[in-house]
Amino acid sequence: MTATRTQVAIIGGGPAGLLLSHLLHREGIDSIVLERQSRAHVLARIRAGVLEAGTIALLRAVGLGARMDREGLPHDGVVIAWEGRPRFVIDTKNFTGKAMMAYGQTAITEDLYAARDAAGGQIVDQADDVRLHELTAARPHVTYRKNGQTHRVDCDYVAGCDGYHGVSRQSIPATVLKVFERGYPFGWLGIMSETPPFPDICYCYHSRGFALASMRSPMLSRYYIQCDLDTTIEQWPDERFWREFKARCSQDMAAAIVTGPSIEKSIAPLRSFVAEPMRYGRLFLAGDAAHIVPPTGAKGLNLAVSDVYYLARALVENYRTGHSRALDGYSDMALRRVWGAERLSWWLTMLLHRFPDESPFEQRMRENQFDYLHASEHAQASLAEQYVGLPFED
Ligand code: RFL
Ligand code: PHB
Repeated sequence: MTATRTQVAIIGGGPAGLLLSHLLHREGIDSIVLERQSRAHVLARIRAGVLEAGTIALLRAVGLGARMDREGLPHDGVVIAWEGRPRFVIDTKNFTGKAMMAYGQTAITEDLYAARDAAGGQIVDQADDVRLHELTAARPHVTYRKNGQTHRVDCDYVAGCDGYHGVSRQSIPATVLKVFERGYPFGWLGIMSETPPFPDICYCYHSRGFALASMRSPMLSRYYIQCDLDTTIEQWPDERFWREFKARCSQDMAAAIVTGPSIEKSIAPLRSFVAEPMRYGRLFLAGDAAHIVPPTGAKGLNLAVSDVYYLARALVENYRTGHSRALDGYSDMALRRVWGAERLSWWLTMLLHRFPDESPFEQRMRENQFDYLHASEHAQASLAEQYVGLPFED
């Protein structure tokens, strides 16, 4: 067995783990990232696309803004479209003075790998059978297997950034964790196509189900439709996807959608999930390892970013001063933001999707909610403030 030592062992090389490693490095704190998949696999995943104002500001502040500002597509708002009614804009710029950016998680992950490589950061990919040991002792350690050999990493802290299916949360005794969960009876079928996007990020409600038009670049579009949980990608050749997508938009919107062959197609179930607390001894959870939101509010990646911002700040304070006040407050502070995003994502999911068993009363409630949002500047201001992202706490 080989043995190494670092200050923070980071489990998971997704956006949360890589950004944490980058933030710590800027403050002179050493870390090792252990990622189960190959780098090619991580970089091939297509996920989030919309960045909150706070995420944009943070990425710029820590030297990760150059490509984002060159290639990302700024948005001053998002559009809501409702079957049979006019589309309208939730104008985040007008209500909050802040804008969002369409910039893919894939690109952010590339930028993070490039920054860590340039700084000589240690990222171990294809790290199998990662295990966390002695998390409540003064010196925890982590073991993993690579190329048939077992390796040991001794550390001061472990950051669990390994997503919903990771090992970190599972290393916390069930008696310690409180889990809050809700499933939804549908998923999202998403495609990427090398076609000019519809100009707006547009959320559509239709009696056939939800649809979303989004984008990555002037020649890369991302579209989603609500789908049944038991459907398969094989059942959705491109031609069927486009027909269904357009059937869920108004005629003028459908006419403006440029279709083309898909270059990626995937199905994701929708889920709300929170595990509390986000700490066990010297293990701190961040990102999807601790919480999942349905993608309707575009919050998942942004929460991963705010978690690691808080966690890095707390670790820096601890290493500088020896105090653990910020580390002790990390879980509560992160969870306040998490629950805000959970509520918004749940609410938008309820508002914009068709539920199989809903009663006529529930449909009327939804229509009325839409009418109120359409008519009330106050309701729009509230949504704008949350969509663009609540500020980080000091
Ligand atoms: P990730 O990205 O899942 O990364 C976790 C990493 O840990 C690795 N791993 C392990 N490594 C070592 N040992 C183990 N035992 C391991 N188990 C797992 C995994 O291989 C992986 O590399 O979590 P992280 O870093 O917390 O980042 C979270 C985001 O990825 C996620 O919240 C977003 O993608 C959610 N999301 C969106 N978020 C937004 O903010 N805006 C959006 O517009 C948005 N759209 C979306 C989304 C997620 C989607 N899907 C597919 C779930 C759209 C979709 C369709
Ligand atoms: C995306 O562009 O992938 C995207 C946009 C908005 C969402 C979710 C995903 O709410």
